[in-house]
Amino acid sequence: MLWLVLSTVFLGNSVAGSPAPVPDGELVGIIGGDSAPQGKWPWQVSLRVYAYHWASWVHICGGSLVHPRWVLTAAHCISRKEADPSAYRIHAGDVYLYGGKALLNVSRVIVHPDYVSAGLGADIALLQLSDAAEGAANVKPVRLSSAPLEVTPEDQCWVTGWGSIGMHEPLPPPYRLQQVAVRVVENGVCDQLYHNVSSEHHQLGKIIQDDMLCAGTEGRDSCYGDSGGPLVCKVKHVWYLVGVVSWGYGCGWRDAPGVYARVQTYEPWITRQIQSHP
Ligand code: 4AZ
Repeated sequence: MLWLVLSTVFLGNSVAGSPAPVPDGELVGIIGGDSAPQGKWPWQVSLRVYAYHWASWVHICGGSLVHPRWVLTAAHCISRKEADPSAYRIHAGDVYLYGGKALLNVSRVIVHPDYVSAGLGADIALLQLSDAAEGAANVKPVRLSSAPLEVTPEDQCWVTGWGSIGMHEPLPPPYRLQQVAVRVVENGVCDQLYHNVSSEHHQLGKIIQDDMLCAGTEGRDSCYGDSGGPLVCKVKHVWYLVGVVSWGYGCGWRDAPGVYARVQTYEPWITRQIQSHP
């Protein structure tokens, strides 16, 4: 959630040129991740806002194409419920953040009506694109599961993003998309961990709500700037969007998995929004 400040400071001054190639498999972040191959995560997008100081559109959050004209991101990435769509741009189809790709315009912003803050849940928002993003190379929506998708700790799940690679370490140039495999942590276990780790351990109610999902272990996690981006799991050979990067206690700590909005919970709402705004 600190990312707007960080991105303005660290990312805004990048030049749109030809980025230096980073060898595949080089060990740098998300936290504990490595560089994503071009085209492996074709639904990953970057959400941009204009920074006057840098006179450029800077990355503030990740997002996922869930339809050729719709991006799912985190509500906390959108500054106001009645946000002006013209304040945002979407970058799609390139693992390099500032590789010079044309940005897509946003025509509608829909923040989930129940959203108050990331810690309370419903941390999702939809952005409608002015023009379909489909057709371009390395651009393809991810599937949402409409039937209950039972993700177990054995399933292969990955989180991707251009966020920090350490608690105080932004992703360095050439800003290549990072990927890391993470394990889903069961809600009850995660809630217990958060009661132990946080200053709210006397809190009686749930910290990890039913519409949240936890994933990650020590040294493998999402971090600042990954917010809004995808947690996908491969179930029976198909990739499904399972979580939206939402919050967490620090990044990559042993007893504090990353917390995600549980996409399954909101699939009916997402589908309804897409159908009612053709
Ligand atoms: C954030 O504030 C944030 N370690 C994103 C992900 C995580 C923590 C915080 C998970 O953007």
